[in-house]
Amino acid sequence: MSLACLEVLGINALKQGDTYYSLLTGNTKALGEGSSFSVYSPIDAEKLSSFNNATPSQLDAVNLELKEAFKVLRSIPAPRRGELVRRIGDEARKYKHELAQVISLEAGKIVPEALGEVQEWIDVCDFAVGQSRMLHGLSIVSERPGHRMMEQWHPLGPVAVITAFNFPMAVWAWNAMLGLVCGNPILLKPSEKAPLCALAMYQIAQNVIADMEDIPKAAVSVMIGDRQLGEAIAASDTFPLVSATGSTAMGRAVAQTVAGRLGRSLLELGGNNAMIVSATADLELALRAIVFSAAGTAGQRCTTLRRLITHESVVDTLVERLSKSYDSLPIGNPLAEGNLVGPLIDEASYNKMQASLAAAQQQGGTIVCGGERVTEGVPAKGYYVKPAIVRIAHNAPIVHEETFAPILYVLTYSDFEDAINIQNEVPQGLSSAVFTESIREAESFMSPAGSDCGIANVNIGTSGAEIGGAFGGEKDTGGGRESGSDAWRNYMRRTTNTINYGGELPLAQGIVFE
Ligand code: UN1
Repeated sequence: MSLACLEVLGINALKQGDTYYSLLTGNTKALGEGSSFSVYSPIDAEKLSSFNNATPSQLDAVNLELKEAFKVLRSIPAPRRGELVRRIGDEARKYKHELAQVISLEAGKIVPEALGEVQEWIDVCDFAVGQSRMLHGLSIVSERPGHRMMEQWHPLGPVAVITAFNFPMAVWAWNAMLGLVCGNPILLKPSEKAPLCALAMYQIAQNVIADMEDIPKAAVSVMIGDRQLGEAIAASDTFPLVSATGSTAMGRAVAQTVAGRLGRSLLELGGNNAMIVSATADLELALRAIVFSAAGTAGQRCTTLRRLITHESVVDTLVERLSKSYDSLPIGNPLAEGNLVGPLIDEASYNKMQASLAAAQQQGGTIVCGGERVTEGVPAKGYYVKPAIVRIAHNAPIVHEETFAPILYVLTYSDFEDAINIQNEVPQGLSSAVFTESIREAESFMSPAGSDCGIANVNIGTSGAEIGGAFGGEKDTGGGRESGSDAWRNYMRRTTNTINYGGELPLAQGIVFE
């Protein structure tokens, strides 16, 4: 396995001996002062890197740097901050293949999907550059003579971004590119499974900052550490906003700590995404969407399709065709051309998948195909699995859990209203889809009485959202919205200004106080 991408991106300079830095602020580079850990590629279990955990006490010095950086950044005109992000996007374009390679090495993504993830970063740069000239508020009429009112949006402060292994670049980029144009320094705490991706992004940004003297270097900072560091970040009032992506359990812990100091959290947590396939659906289209959404990324997207709510009249045909497609899915080394399903992230993930399949069977489910480990034609030590299809009742407890692996539960319905109830009956609320040719079904699915998810699609799958829309979901998914639409407002504080240009001092609500 070639690690040449690390050399090209300049990541190899970010270490002392064999140990990479865990604390990088543009001004300061330091090893972590905590326990050491190594990262192994999910592709073949080859060792990729060693780090020491950065500790909560190391956070104090970083916080000071971030606060200083904020003082500078907040007064730089937003379009100039847009220029920073525009150049970061150009740099990401230039190194797109190397960046994708790092994603594949650490997260095990097939090359086309890794390239797609870097493209999300590039796309959100373009979006954020435009936004940097549109950070506008309202002009509001006043009830008082000689007065006017307006809203302004100001930079918020240092923003902490805690990310997961499965989208190590895109999720940071959604937060960081918008956060930067909004005038905030960004501290990333990446997943300990994908720290080299964080170093790559840091290096790309610092290459740009080196040519922009007015931009404080700590605007793009990284700390690599374990749960304790995450807890310290959540507890630190340096961060008016903590954006966290990952499991519901992690998000709940972060949110409680942040709420305890009345900070804000922006959460994008677990999904248990469903697609309703109606009797009228174009099965050809549905089939392609299902395979990408359910088996793509080896089932390791927040938006992965996990529940297929199928009309009873089409379920047998659909399952038969689906299992045929699954049979011919090329599974193997994600770096090799043609493979569509790479490895699971690690052994623990494989074990969880097996436990979920066993639970599904105990709860009355039948495995139609898949679930077993693939050992032939794949690198020996990776955890490659055949994506599984399981027929099971919609209310089996396991169906209501998110297992971060390629298991597709096939459920049935007869009445469309029931299908919507089944879609909504799980704790999570991220992404959903319906395949139908009926305008009534499509519109009911998107109506207030329809899907309760943050994303509700018609005739496309649950995964692979574009950056232009707000991304996130309800209930156990955490309620946050990142990336497009008006998500930029998360990274700013709103002030309401009332200005008196008259010579009197009338009070609001007609109060006379004299
Ligand atoms: C995630 O899995 O955390 O919609 C993000 C998608 C991608 C982002 C997924 N654009 O599948």
